[in-house]
Amino acid sequence: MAEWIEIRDGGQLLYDPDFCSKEKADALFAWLRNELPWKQEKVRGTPLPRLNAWFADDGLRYSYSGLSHTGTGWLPELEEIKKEVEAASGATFNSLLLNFYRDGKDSIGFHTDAEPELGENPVVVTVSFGSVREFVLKHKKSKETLKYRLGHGSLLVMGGTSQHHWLHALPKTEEEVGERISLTFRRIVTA
Ligand SMILES: O=C(O)CCC(=O)C(=O)O
Ligand SMILES: [Mn+2]
Repeated sequence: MAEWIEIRDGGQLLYDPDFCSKEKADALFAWLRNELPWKQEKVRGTPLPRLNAWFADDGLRYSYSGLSHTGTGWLPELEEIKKEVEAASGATFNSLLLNFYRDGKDSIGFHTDAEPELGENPVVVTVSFGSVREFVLKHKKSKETLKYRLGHGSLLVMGGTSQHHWLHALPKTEEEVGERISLTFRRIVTA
């Protein structure tokens, strides 16, 4: 059973490398890769270095990376994993952003998931499939860094005050890596 750890300034992390069985992770990876409507979004004219897809409760309006969306509901496969993620994290979610990193050149830079619509201390969950990639947390003031090699079928939960004091990123890598898909579950707080 994975346990929460406390990080600097009230952040909390939970890492479970064995969240999904290998068989289930293989099947989900293939399904996600082949069936979802992946798109390379542009922000202010610049293509993001990864592909994205997103899902949310029907009618839920939200934005990410400056792009606005309205949710159209859940596919059964995603609903099922959402329930498992909720059981593992003790939180509930109404939206899912998926990232598809095609190779080591795809990445996400240091940022926080601190949009106002995520509320005061959001719980953000990342479930990983495919190639192992390094996920880096960096404390804003002290620059302390924590690194997790997120494996196929693993779960990482960021909670507490993590989004106030810690940045996170999935850096580019020179390593020979294949495709990775991550599912990031959030709760949008509606006014
Ligand atoms: O792919 C990941 O593990 C992280 C993605 C992320 O931080 C985000 O989408 O905000
Ligand atoms: Mn993030």
